[in-house]
Amino acid sequence: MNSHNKKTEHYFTKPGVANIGLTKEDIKTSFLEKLFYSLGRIPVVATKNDFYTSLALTVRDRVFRKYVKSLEQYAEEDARGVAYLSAEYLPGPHLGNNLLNLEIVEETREALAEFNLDLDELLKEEVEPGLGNGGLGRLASCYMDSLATLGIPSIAYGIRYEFGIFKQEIQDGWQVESTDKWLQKGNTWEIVRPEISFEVKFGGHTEHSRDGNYKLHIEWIPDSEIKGTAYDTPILGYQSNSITLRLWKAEATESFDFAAYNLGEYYRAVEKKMRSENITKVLYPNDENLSGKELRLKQQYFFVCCSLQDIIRLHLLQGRKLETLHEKFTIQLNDTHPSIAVAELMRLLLDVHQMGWEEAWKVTKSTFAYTNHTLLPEALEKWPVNLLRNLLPRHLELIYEINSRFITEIREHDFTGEQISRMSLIDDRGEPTIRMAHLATVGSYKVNGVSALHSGLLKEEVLKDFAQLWPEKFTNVTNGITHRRFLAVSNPRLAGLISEKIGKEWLTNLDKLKGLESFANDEYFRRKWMEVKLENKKNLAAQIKELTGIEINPEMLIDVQVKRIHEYKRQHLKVLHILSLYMQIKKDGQKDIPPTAFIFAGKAAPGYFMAKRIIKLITAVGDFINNDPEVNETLKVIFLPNFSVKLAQHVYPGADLSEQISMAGKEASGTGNMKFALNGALTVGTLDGANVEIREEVGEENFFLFGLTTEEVAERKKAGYHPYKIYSENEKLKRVVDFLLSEELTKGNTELFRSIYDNLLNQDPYLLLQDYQSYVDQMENVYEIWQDSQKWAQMSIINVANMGKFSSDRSIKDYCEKIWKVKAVKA
Ligand code: NBX
Repeated sequence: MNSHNKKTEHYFTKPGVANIGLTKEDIKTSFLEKLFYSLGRIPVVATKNDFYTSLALTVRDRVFRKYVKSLEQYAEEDARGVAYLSAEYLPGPHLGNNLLNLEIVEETREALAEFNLDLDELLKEEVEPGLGNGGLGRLASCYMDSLATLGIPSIAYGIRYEFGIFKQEIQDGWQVESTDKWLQKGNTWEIVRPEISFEVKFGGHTEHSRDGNYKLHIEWIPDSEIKGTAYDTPILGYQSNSITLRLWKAEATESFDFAAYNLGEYYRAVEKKMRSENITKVLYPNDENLSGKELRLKQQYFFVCCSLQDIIRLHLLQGRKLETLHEKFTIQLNDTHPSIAVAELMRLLLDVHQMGWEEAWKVTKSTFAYTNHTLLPEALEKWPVNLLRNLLPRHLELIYEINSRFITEIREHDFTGEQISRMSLIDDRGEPTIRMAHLATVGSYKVNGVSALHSGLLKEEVLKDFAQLWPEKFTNVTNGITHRRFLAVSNPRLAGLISEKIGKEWLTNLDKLKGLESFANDEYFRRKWMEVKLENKKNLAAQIKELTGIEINPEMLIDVQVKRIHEYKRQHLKVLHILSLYMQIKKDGQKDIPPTAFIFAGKAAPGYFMAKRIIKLITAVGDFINNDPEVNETLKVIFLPNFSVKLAQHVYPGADLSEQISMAGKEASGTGNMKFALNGALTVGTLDGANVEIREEVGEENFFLFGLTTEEVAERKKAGYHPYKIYSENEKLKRVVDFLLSEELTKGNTELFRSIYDNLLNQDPYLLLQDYQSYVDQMENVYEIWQDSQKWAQMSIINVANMGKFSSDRSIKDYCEKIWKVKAVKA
């Protein structure tokens, strides 16, 4: 900003009256007022972050004006609403999204330009809340966007982690983690609600007694207590409505004992305070795997306990009876992370509100619905009975009681003894544990998976006995993504081209994209389409250069795999393919491979040995290939550090090819697959998760399929799988796998990738070698079509035109109809 600007000085001396209009002039006025009165800064000394904050505050006022209007409306209509319970959220940066939803992007851009400021530069300043690991947390945030846009009365509850998902750096090719201090510069988007706070108890024991009428009273005498305070972030939908994201922060209840002159006492008091505040310190960085840590269970119970007390408060505030809780609220459990809620609601109804068991159980069962996000056995939550006994003694009693009544109920059906013990909430085959998925299933009125394939497998495998008992309880809701953030906000060029052709209605009805299909044969339009893609690729190339120092030619095929690093997702299968291309150039003298940049990004759980090795493998292959002048014009391999929503928004628009190559039956849905396709990338993938439905929608001729199906995987494993045989019978595969131990790749440290090599040859649990040839063959097909850019453009347009189904608006409407029975309130 130019401090000699006359306008600035004018405003400085005559700030004018605050208003919350949406014109360029209104925005200019507010922006300066925020800078002066909220930050106490003058332009000449203001930092970029000060300007960002002034703009964020300016936008926040406008968001709040819409927000309070929405809240009023929901309260007035007293409609049935949804409470969404999730231990994770990944909202991404708020500013750009709020500008879109207020429809003031251009006004804001122009307002800032008059102060010589660039909107895009300020947008970069925002630090995003990384309060989730990956797909599950991002899905929750996509759903918040759609709930708000559709005007569904709802509130989302979670944990305000002080440190979110760790920051990933790459040092010497390895992942190195550091703390994510996202709150360091403050958080403009939240407001603390000190008056909304609840006590949460832990530990101790229970006391059972009978009163004069022989009525049983159970009291939980805890040994510690902490307080949860609400921090609210309004989530603005497109154009009109909003909802609340309410995150709980743990605080000590113990007041300082100032009278204590004894130093030892004082420190003990402070220590206790610090310990209790630890509960919401940090997000556990494991996805699809368990930490089994006591603190994690404390986090889960903490946020569930605060949320349920808040829901009950809201219900009673309207003058209603607790017996009707399930009529006014439905509570969605985002995986089993909040599933202790089943026992907690029973406790609140029975012990605190004196309801009888039958009634309380009826209310509980009719209130909850449960979404399962994984079939991986290592990811299914089980908590040791002993841990529960120490931490939540009353809940353990309740779970035993729920279980004993449940077993009595199923004994009346035709279940075998084996089935009954399989269905029990308690697994007592080794150290006794509670099966949280069973608790969630028994305590809910609906259970859903996240894609057609996954929901089917859930009924046939993990929860098969329950599906036999209660077939009507099980349903599918295929995941979706918010096309507003992942197309309108992050890919303005493509969004603009689309709107030029078919208008802007797609913003609220993604099915309208179908209107693009007829232009897939229009040569001129195809060219325009590819021009937009090229511009986006230039942007991505600049981003890559900034983050890694590596230059890529934007004309290259940009082939991308971004997601958490996990063996089942098979990033190392992509690596084997890259090495096969390398061999073709080096050893077979093949010259006609189209130049390709292979982009990877994603975090590995810090304790996941193989995943961390896979990152090292990718960076080692990158080092090796990018520095070999004989191949580096054709191949580039890049690992982008610290994948986040913000980075993702740069990546999807610039991708040509989307890698969705998990072993069939393992990826519950995937949502990256949808984000890529919506941005015009073509998919190479297996019949896994939502890939199946994407392929159905876009047509099999517009999707690059390879690999075994789920059934074939099962058959293959049953028949006895011998990866070594495949290896020894496929000359080209063999030389690729052997290369993992080569001096060249490992720079003499030939044992570096031994674990990956051994794993592939001996077990290969995710069938990389089995699917290898089919993948390599399909990639040849990809290359052939890539060379025909008109054909590629046509397929890309058809892909985008058929993405309507994958809007999270559709998913939320499905939840409303199939599960929640909730209706929109329109502002
Ligand atoms: O949920 C993911 C699935 O792997 C994806 O296929 C799916 O698309 C997505 C949304 O439905 N699961 C996932 O992200 N899990 C976690 O992040 C997770 C986090 C903590 C934890 C277990 C799993 N303890």
